[in-house]
Amino acid sequence: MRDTIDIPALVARREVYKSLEAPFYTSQDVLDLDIEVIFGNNWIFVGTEPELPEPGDCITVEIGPVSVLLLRGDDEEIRGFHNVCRHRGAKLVDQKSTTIGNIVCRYHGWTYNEDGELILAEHMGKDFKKNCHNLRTVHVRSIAGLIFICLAKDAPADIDLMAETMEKYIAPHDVKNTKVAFQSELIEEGNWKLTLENNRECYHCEGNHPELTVPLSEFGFGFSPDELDERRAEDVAQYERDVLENHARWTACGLPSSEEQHLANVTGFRTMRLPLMREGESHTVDTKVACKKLLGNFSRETTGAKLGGLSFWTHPNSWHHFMSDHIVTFSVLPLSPNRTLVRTTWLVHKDAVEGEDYDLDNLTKVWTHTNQQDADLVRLAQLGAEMSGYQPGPYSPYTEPHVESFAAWYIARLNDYFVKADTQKV
Ligand code: 3BY
Ligand code: FES
Ligand code: FE
Repeated sequence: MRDTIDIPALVARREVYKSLEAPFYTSQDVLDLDIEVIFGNNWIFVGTEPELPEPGDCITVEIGPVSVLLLRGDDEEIRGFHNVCRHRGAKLVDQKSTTIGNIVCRYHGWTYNEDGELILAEHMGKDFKKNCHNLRTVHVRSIAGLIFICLAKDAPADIDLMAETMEKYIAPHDVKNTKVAFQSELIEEGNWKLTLENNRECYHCEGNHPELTVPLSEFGFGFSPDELDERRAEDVAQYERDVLENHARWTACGLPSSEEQHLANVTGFRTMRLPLMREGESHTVDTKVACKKLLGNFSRETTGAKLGGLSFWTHPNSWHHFMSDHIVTFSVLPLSPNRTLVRTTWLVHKDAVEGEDYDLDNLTKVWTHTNQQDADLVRLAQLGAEMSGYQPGPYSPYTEPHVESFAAWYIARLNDYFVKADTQKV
C-alpha cells in the first residue's frame, strides 16, 4: 500500500527560493497529478515540423497514459488526435513515425480521414452514425516550426504571446527548411522536474560540462558580484560590451536578440540571443559551424556565421538553441516518478549532405556529451531526494533565478488546480 500524501499541504507550504520537498520528486501520486494537471492542461513541446515534412507523414507522442498522433494533411497543416480507435479502442498507429493515407485501424478496418472523420466502418448497420465516432482531437500549434500540443479542452490562450514573440526570433533560422540530422532519446533516472531544474541553471556547468563550456561564455549564466576580483570584473565588463555590440549587429541583420521573459505566464517562456566565446560560431567542440550550409538566408558574406546562440526555454518541458548552422531542440516527458525521457533533435539545412556539408559526430558531440553529463547529475539529485537526509536547500539568487521561476510556476499551476477544485465543490 502506498502512503497517502497531502499534496495541497505540500503546495501551500512550499518555501520560495528553495528546492521542493522530497515527495515532489519521488511520489507516484505527485507524478500522476503532474501528468493530469501540468502535462494535461499546458502547451507541451513534442517535436518539430521537419519530423513530418510531407502530407501523410505522421508521428506519435506518448505523454503518460495518452498517445497522440500528429498527421500532416494534404493542405500541409498538422492535426493532432488521440491515437485510439473509436470502435473498441485499439491503438491506431503503433510506430513512432510513419507515412499513411487515411488512418486505418488494423483491428476491424475502421478508417478515418486526415480530419479524423470516420469514413468507413463496415457491418455497423444502417442506423449507425459514423459522424458520432470521429477521432478525438488535440490542440496543435506550430510556432515557427516547433510543435506544441495541448490535451485540455480549453488550451491556454496566452500561447498567442509566445507565438507572436518567438516567430520573430526564430523565423530567420527557417525551421521549416531544415531536416532532422539526428534524434536521440535518453532516459534520465530522475524526476522530470529535476531534469527541468538542472536545465534552468549553469551553476553546474563549469565543473561538469567540459564540451559545452568551450562554446559558451561563463558569464552568460550569472555570477555573484561580490566574488569578482578586479581581473574577473574586467572580463565581465568586456563580456557585457560584447553582448551590446553583438545585439546591435544582429538587430541590424534583422535578428531580434534582447532578452524577453514571461516566465510567470501560464504559457511561460524566456528567450535571448547570447554571443558565444570569442570567435565562436556554434555549439561545437572547435566552436566553428558544424554545417557548411547555413540556415535560412544566413551567409558568410552577409550576416556572417557568428550569430551567437538564440536560446528559448519554455515551461514545463522544453528548451532550444538556434545557431547560424544548426538547431538543437529538447523535449522532456515524464515516464515514472524517477524516469524521464529527454528527446533531442538536431536540425540542419534541408539540402545539407552528411559527410559533405557536415560530420554527424562533430554536429552532435557537444550536446550528446552534455546530455549524458546532465543525466548523471539528475540521477544523483534523484538518489539524494530519495534519502531520508534530504531537505529542501537554497537556490543561488545569482545563478539559479530560473530554477526558482520554474519551481514557482509549477507550484502556481498546482495551486490554481486545487483552488478551482475547491470552488467547484462549493
Ligand atoms: O543551455 C542550456 O540548455 C542549459 C542552460 C545552461 C545549462 N544548460 C545546459
Ligand atoms: Fe479499431 Fe475495431 S478497434 S476497428
Ligand atoms: Fe547541464
